[in-house]
Amino acid sequence: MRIDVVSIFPEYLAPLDLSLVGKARQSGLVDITVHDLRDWTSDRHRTVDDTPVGGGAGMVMRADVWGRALDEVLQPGATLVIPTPSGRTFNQREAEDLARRERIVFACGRYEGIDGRVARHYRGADYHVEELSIGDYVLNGGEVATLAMIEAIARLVPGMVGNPESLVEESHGAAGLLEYPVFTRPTTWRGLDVPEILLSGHHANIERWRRDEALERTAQLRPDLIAALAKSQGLSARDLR
Ligand code: 6GU
Repeated sequence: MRIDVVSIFPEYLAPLDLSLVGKARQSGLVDITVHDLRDWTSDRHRTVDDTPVGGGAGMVMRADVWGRALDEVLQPGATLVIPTPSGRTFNQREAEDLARRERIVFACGRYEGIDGRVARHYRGADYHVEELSIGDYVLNGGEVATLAMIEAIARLVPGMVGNPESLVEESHGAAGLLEYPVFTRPTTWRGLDVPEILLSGHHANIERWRRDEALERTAQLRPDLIAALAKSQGLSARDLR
């Protein structure tokens, strides 16, 4: 898999050298290149933005600069991801979908965003263009969102995670539930005991306990997930239990 990131703050993407993603890069499993958008400016001040047409606060990133950058970085068949709080919400399903792409380019906007014609132009030129948000809050730019999305995507690339089973049982996995709580030794810590059933060695009971805990936790913290899961199974939320 090849990933390109275009940003006016390439240093923001430095964490991509660390941890699992850094190792995957070193092993050649994922090839990540970070580009400075200002390399495609043409004036002395390396200007990337201008005032919004129609008025209003803030600045908008110029289509001409982004066009020159993306014409060079986007290869045929690539997916263009534009992180923006006005996009569709990125989730585990999107991560799984993007993990199957051969080439992804992240175009990180700052200020009030990128001129709206950029997404339209590359859609018209037959690229997959995804405008994606990582949640309902506003960041100063797409860089942190890009870090989050690349981490979610890269760990799904075959060969990435040491133990593929750890991909199966996790929050937002196939079950549609949050993960059950986990514990390790010591079995008593500050007067708190690990649930006894986990020490029983009875695997069927442990599995049932974990499913109940996952359901309970999800009902408490994310009732929306319970509703969605029930609907997907043609059940009422109560019948899931
Ligand atoms: Cl993708 N970008 C920005 N600037 N803010 C966000 C976001 C993205 N997702 C949530 N908030």
